[in-house]
Amino acid sequence: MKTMPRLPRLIEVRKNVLKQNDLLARALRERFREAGVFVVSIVSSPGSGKTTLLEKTLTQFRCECRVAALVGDLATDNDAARLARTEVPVKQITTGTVCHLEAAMIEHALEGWNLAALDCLFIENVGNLVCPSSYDLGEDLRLTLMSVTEGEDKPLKYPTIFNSADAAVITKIDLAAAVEFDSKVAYQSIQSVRPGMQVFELSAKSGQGMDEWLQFLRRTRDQG
Ligand SMILES: Nc1nc2c(ncn2[C@@H]2O[C@H](COP(=O)(O)OP(=O)(O)O)[C@@H](O)[C@H]2O)c(=O)[nH]1
Ligand SMILES: [Mg+2]
Repeated sequence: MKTMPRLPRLIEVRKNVLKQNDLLARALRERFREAGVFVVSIVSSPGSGKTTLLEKTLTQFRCECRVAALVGDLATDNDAARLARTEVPVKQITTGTVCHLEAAMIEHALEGWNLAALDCLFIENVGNLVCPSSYDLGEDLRLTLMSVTEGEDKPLKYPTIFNSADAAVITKIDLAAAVEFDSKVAYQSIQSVRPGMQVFELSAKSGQGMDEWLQFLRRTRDQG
């Protein structure tokens, strides 16, 4: 008796899901472009400092342009509450059991928002170094964060999340000495998975490196 090959069917489902996401992401990118909204997404493992960096970034950006944020987590609206303290419009996306944001979730979260009234939109992805890499969200700029406390070899272990980003940000640099962070090794890890990748080092707590980071965002935004 002939048995059905099971693996190809699984691959096909995943392919269709990704294709659907790409189509939605493309439509979102077009909407953002038409409305003149610069969209930045941030991804990293849980706890590497996405929300803290966004709190500081939004506080600065709200003085310069019309800015809003979306934030993804499996559960709770803790991060939205933190970001809302910056007094910019914020929406939490709770994904339940899903380990990444998808274009459809962004589209849904934007319902009721007038994109023409925004200049910049920041998206904090669910904390995860694997799943988010496959899902285009229609953003202009994707950043992958890694904190000094995670170990210098994370880019080697999770190459796709670094490969699918436009720049890398090493966070919590104020803790570098305490954890004997080897900056040279970290840079080598990043460069070996993504040669030429731009890397920023900063601390959202001490403010070190924040000026370069904000200048980079402004430059990229203004390049349109
Ligand atoms: N020392 C230090 N701690 C930080 C820094 N950024 C974030 N943290 C801390 O790291 C923890 C996780 O930060 P959070 O922003 O919630 O990370 P997220 O899960 O990636 O959004 C919190 O206790 C923050 O206070 C930093 O630059 N330096
Ligand atoms: Mg967070």
